[in-house]
Amino acid sequence: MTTTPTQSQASLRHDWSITEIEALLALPLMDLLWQAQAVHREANPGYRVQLASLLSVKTGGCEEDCAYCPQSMHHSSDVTGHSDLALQVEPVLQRARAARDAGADRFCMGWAWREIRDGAPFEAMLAMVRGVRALGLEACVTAGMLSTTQAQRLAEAGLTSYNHNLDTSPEHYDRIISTRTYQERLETLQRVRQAGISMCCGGIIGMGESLRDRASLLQVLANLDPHPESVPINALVAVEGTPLEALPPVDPLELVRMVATARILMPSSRVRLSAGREQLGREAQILCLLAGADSIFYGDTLLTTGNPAAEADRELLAAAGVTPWQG
Ligand code: SAM
Ligand code: DTB
Ligand code: SF4
Repeated sequence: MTTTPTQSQASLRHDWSITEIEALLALPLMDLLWQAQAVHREANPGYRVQLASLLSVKTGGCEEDCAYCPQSMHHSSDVTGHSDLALQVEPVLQRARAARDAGADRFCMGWAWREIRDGAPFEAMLAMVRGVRALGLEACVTAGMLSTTQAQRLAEAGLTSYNHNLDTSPEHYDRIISTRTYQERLETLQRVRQAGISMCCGGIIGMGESLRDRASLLQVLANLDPHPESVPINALVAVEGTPLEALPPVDPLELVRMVATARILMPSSRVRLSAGREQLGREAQILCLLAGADSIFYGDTLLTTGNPAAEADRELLAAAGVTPWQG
C-alpha cells in the first residue's frame, strides 16, 4: 500500500548508481534541498506529516549482536526493568487507543527477537495487529526475521507494514552485525512483500560509515522494485554499554542530506525521521521536514530511548505550519 499520494509509478527509477547517489549527497546543501523540495512538493503538496506511535512489546535479551542496539544480550547496556508485554494483548491495545486519541495515525510495535517464533507470543502478536487495525490505525510490526507462513498470517490479521531495516551498506554491515547476513535481511523483506504487506525498510547514519556507504545503502533501497513504501532514517542514538557508545553525534545537516537524498530517490515513499530527534534542535527538524521527511515517531519513548514529548512535537509541527496526516 502506498501511503503518500500521486507521482506516477512509471517515473520512479530503480537503476541508480552509487556514484549518482554520492553526488546527490555531496551537493551544495542549498541545491540538494531545492531538488528534494521540488520532488516533495509534488508528492505531498501539503507537507503533511504522519504521526507514528512506537511501543516496545518485548524488550531486551535479543540473540543478535547489532552493535548499535541496547537490546542485544551481547552488550552490557542495561534494558532490565522494562516490562514484557509479549502476551498481554489488552495493555498493548490500551496504549494504541491512547496513541490514537493523542493524534497518532500509525501504531508500531517492536519485539527484540532474532526471528518470530510460533506459539503463544505470535498468537498474541496477531491479536494485537487485529486490535490495532480495529481501532482504525495503521499497524506496523518489527520483530526480526520471519517465515513465509508467518508473513501470510500477519497479512491475514491485517498488518499494514513490517519494519526490517538494512541498517547500513552491504560493505559496512559486517562491522555492525555478525549474527545475521545482509542476504537474510533481504530474504525477510521479500517474504513480507510476497505476503502483500507493505515494506518499511531503512537504516542508521552515524555508525562510522563513509559517504559512499550511505550512498550504497540508499542504492539498495532505491533499487528495490517497488521502492519500500516506508523508509526510516535513524541517527545513531549512542547508548552506553553498546560497542558504538563512544561515537560522536551525527551532524544534524548530515541527517538533512540523508533525508533529502532518500526523498529524491524514492519520491512516493514515506521517509520517516526516526531515532535521534532528541539530539536535534527545532530548526534542524524543520529542515528535515522541508527536505522531505513526512513522518515522525510521536510519544516520549522510542523502544528503549527517549523521543521528544508529544506536546513539543505538536508545537514543532505548528511552528513549521504543517498538519498531521489523518489516514
Ligand atoms: N529486532 C528487530 C529487528 O532488528 O529487526 C526489531 C527491533 S530493532 C530495535 C528496529 C530497528 O531500530 C533496528 O533495525 C535499527 O535500525 C533501529 N535502532 C535500534 N537501536 C538503535 C539506535 N541505538 N540508534 C538508532 N537506531 C536504532
Ligand atoms: C526504526 O527504524 N526506528 C525505530 C523503529 N524502526 C522500530 C526504532 C528506533 C530505536 C532507537 C533505539 C531505542 O529506542 O532502543
Ligand atoms: Fe536489537 Fe533488533 Fe538487533 Fe535484536 S535484532 S539486537 S532487537 S536491532
